[in-house]
Amino acid sequence: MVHEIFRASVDWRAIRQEFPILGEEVHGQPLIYFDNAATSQKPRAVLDALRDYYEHDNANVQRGLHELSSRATEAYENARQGVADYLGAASADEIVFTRGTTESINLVAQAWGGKFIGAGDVILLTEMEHHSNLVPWQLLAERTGARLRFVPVREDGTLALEQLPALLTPEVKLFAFTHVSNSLGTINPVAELCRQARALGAITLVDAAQSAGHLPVDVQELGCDFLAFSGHKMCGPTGIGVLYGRAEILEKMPPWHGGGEMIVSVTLEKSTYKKAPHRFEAGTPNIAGAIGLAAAIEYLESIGRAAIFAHDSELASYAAEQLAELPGMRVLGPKNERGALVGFVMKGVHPHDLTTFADQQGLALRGGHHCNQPLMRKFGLPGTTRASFYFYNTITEIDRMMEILRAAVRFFS
Ligand code: 7TS
Repeated sequence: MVHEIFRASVDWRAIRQEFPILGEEVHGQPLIYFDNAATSQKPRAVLDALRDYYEHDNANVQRGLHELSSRATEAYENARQGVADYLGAASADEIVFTRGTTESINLVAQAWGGKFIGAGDVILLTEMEHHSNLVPWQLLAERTGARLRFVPVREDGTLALEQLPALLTPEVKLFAFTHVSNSLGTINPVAELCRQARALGAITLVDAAQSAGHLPVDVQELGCDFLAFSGHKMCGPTGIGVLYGRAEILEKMPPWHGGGEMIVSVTLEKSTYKKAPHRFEAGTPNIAGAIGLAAAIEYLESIGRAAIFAHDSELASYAAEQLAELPGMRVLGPKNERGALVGFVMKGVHPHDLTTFADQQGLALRGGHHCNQPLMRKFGLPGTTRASFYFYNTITEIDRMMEILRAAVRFFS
């Protein structure tokens, strides 16, 4: 079953060749990069798009009436359209460029939350949120007197959805949750959660940091109001991300950052603002980043997100099965469907020590709390070690990881 992926029509071996960094050696060993949930590697198509932009079109957008500025503006706005198409958004006006998931969520918490959240309102989250989908809501709650409420996580890493009717009450103004958990690999039933929230009139925000580059994500099919993701986790550059917001909601939101690009007119006393999305993009944006993200999207689409998902979940299930066979190993997350990662704990070995041991063999894992401190506390763990995959990873690399981890079992015992 695992090897089915190699019979699929995609030439995964050729795809791997398109990532120059995968030829690196680390401590004299060929690099095995299993830290994709933190950030992905970049294909030549993206590196070339960045270089091409700076070599041929670089200028500021929406300001100068000269040829290069027109080209840069066109490329930047085409990138916005590319993102809209990728997400199945109704219009490019629903796409705000940000620095990444974290900034997208902070934008909603400040601009939307500042206007629409008040004392006594409830913001519903889950216990599996990354700190970036928790701390901005804590700050908003402190400012407004709103309360936070959490959907619990079960022992198997899934959400305790039977508790949703008691939690999703009319005081809930916003339900924000992750699509795929970055520690557990859980894939949440986004469409169903959005449907239930909408039935009560609550706004939904989906943290798609771990899903946008891994599985088909269509905002209209999901029925969400906001969706946030980062370019760097899906083959794009760092420093660029997206906030999708439904047009009628974005239009009602005040600006959050003030400055150039976002205004219509300014007097010394007062300003008027552009429509969304430009109202939310003060200052010179990350033009090259947006262009790089558009190139990444084109690249991912040329492979197909369904194929990427099939490939990555095969790797993750194979890894989870292999890991479970090691003595003293606890594997976190759901047994069945999981995203492209697996978190685990080796008895008696701190995740940092295990990760350092792996690094000496050229294997990049991640050890720690993964910005999920409340979740780690819930599971009674200081942290986990995590292997996270992408479509350029192989079964052979997982077999090598297992050899290294078997050596670690011997070393630490
Ligand atoms: N939400 C989730 C679910 C994430 O996994 C991350 C980053 C973020 C939000 C924040 O994304 P950023 O691009 O704004 O930083 N997750 C991880 C991780 O698991 N290891 O390093 C970063």
